Amino acid sequence: MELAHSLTNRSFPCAAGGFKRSIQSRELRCAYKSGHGRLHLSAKMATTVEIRRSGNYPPCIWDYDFLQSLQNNHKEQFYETRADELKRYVKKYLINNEDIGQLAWLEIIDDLQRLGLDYHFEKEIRNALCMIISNPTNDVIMEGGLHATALRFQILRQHGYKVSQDVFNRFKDTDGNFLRCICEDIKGMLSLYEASYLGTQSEGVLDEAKDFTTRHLKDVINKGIITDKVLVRQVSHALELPLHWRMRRFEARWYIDIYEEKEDMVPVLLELAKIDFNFVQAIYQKDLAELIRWWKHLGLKDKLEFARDRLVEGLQWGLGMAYEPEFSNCRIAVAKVMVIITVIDDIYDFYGFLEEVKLFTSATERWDICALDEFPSYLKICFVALFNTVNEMAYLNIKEHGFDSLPYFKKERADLCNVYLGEAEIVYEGRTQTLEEYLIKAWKSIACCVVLVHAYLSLNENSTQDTLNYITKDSNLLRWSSLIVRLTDDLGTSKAELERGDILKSMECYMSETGASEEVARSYIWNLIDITWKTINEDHIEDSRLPQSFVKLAINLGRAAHFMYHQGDGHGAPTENHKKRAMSFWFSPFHVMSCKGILRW
Ligand code: 0FV
Ligand code: MN
Ligand code: MN
Ligand code: MN
Ligand code: MN
Repeated sequence: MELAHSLTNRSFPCAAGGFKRSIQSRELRCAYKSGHGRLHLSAKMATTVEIRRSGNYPPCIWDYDFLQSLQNNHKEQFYETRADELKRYVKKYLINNEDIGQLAWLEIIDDLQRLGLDYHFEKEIRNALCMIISNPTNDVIMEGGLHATALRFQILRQHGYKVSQDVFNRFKDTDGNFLRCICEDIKGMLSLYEASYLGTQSEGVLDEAKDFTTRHLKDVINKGIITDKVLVRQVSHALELPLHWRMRRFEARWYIDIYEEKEDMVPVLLELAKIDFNFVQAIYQKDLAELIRWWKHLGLKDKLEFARDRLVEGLQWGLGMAYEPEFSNCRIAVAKVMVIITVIDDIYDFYGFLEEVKLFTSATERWDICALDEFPSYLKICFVALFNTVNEMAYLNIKEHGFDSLPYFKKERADLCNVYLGEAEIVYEGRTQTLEEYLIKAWKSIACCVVLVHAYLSLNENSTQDTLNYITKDSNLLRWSSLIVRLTDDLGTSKAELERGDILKSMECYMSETGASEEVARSYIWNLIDITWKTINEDHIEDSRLPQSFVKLAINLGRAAHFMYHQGDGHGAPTENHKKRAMSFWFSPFHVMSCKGILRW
């Protein structure tokens, strides 16, 4: 628990210093012994002739011409007019029914958020939250018991309000255990389960709630006790990943289907959710078409066939981070950054020779196009692609906001290349690391600092040096969000990475350090992920100097990582399943049935 401890202390210990250089190449071979899942590690020294290794990644699963040909007609006038009519109706309803009570409000806010509609009703939601926070908790408990109490806690925390975990004490007995009788209330247990993920590190009651509800909900699902089919789907879905860790847009795709089946469903909300989803989907398709045009024109994928071509996946990250229709710039910037970093990562991980990546690192540090002379041709084209793309993004920032972002872009890239180089040297030397040594650098080598700085600067906000310095130097959120992505990435990618000769990743470091089995190591890493989320939750409440838009991006990045790596390596080695999943929220619109002209709640 050493590492958990250093996380608790909210900072990593200092980096261990420089890396030893070695003139001999070593071969590091790792294999999972069959059966026990224990790591068998042999670091064999060998003076070998350097050959370029292969990534053995599958090719891109998308047909770019086909994607560009997609036309979604949901932006048409009819849908726009209908959507406006429905939005006006909902707004009027919300304004005229302020006194419907706390629980009804909480349910509406919850539904609006899950349906992906909340961004249309920000003002109404803000007002409702003010009303809810100023009313005593007791009212809501009287009104709706455990479900209402947990939903109130969850929603207020989602919006950064301070609410005490003590509200759950009344569901405990005198010995401090949760009352057995609340187990009957599946809806309440489910809400308590979701609420428990909003906790911080010092909140023991929420840890107990997480444990208690997880165990019990798993049990009722396994025993087939719940008769309500919709509720069964909701509980299974929640147990797979809690709402707080889920990518918002994908959740909306899923929830609209669920909502349609619910007995107390409001037809107006359902229709609006479907039309809005289709409308936003059309914008994502436009983003994609623009990106593909750019990517084809850049031509990097044809020149560097050894590397992954992951443009669509890059845009999925962007979509996870900023899903609202107006953030196309942000999504596109994230995708451009991701697709090029993925290529560079492959060069450092397996394709490039050590001497080559040293040159590349130094050129990136100096941001010097003259460095090209020393490069082999594959590096030349890659460096120019990087150089031009980043400079162009910086140019847009200066042109549109008068803000010089280039120093930040350059600094984050230099840092990234340096940690990439450090990892390459570890492979070269055949060294192993403890989990802690590994993570000191690995939270940086996941590239989220670069991604988040670009994402933030493309939100069309007025950024200042003060804010950016605070985000990149003083606050910790960048680090926690990166760590979530690193740990989830490792869980989804490390086995294949070891096979291609990459360094030991978190799970394997822990296994080689402690002799633990794969299963134990995996659950240790999940525990670190859980702890990191708690730290993020705390920053969300406590750190008022961070711009809310940045907090949203950082939290959503962690969610996108769960989405990408939850079922294997959705970024590097996407399967037919990943494709189907992406298609469902990207390319298949909902069939909209009008609630027959009758607007009713
Ligand atoms: C992760 O690939 C990846 F997609 C990269 C580096 C592009 C930027 C992505 C993120 C912010 C997730 P991979 O698993 O090969 O990365 P590592 O660092 O493990 O080599
Ligand atoms: Mn509800
Ligand atoms: Mn890699
Ligand atoms: Mn790498
Ligand atoms: Mn990886």
